Amino acid sequence: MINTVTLNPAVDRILYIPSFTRNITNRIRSTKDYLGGKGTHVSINLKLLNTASRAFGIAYGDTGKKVIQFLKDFQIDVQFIYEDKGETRTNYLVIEDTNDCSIIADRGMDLAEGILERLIHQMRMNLKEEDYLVLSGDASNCSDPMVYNRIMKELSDKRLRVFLDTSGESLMECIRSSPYLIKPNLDELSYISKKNLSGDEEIIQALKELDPYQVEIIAVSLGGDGSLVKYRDEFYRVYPPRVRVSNTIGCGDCYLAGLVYGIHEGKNIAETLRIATAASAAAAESNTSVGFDTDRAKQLENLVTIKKLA
Ligand code: TA6
Repeated sequence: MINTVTLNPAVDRILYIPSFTRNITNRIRSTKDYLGGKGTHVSINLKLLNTASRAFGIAYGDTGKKVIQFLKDFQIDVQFIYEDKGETRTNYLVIEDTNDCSIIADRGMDLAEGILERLIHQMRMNLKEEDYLVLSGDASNCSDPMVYNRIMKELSDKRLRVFLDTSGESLMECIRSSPYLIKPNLDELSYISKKNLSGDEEIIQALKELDPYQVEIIAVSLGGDGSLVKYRDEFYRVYPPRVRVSNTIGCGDCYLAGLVYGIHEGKNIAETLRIATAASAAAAESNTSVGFDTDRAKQLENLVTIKKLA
């Protein structure tokens, strides 16, 4: 079973505006609420790929109820810790007619120690040996900045296949526990490599230097320029198809869900990268923050270019 964890979920309130200008009154044309948070998005995207997952997380108050309902509406097995008191955060996503998109992310509820312990206990009760575990999204609401590493360590006896989307010190610490896959962007890879990386050659060299951590797959996301992926001792450069970008929010979550899906289905790495990249490109054409058009993603798969590097 594939399990996602969202320690700091959100409702995404999208504000559609003609264009944003500082220091004046900007009039909203329309707003819409969607499910927010990264682990939750991976669960939704897996469902769109006809793959079941179990969503763990922590939700508070009426906004937390909305998050849980969004997931249930997609028939996802919701294993959230819920607290009446408090309020799950609302993130504000400003999408302009220019297709510029900006996120104003709230901090979210500070996670009390007891709550985190309850969540980890609930995961321990439900996860089976060698299950997949997706750890993705902000965790700055936890007093322990290494909370992802703590989860990995506390569940290490289950020999889980961990897919990790985090950054900074958390990523630096977590790779010591050899997750199966990490998905840093170029800045995040530069941070853990302690170098200001640019160009495929420097990226490849930096990836080789991470070999001691035995991470099976390192997918370096390069935004609209695709990705450079290390799979065991192989390197792939992936170029996405050109699409009409509406907004790029949620593309990374689609890419991660596509990787989890391909690996879970036993597809080879090239096929997995093709599916993940097409899902992400389809998401870029969507004017929401979650999900993608599955027919469009299928159509785009053949337009993804994958080069195996020496
Ligand atoms: O990737 C899209 C998204 O999950 C949005 O839904 C928005 O809620 C934001 O990213 C949350 O990211 P964070 O890193 O704050 O968990």
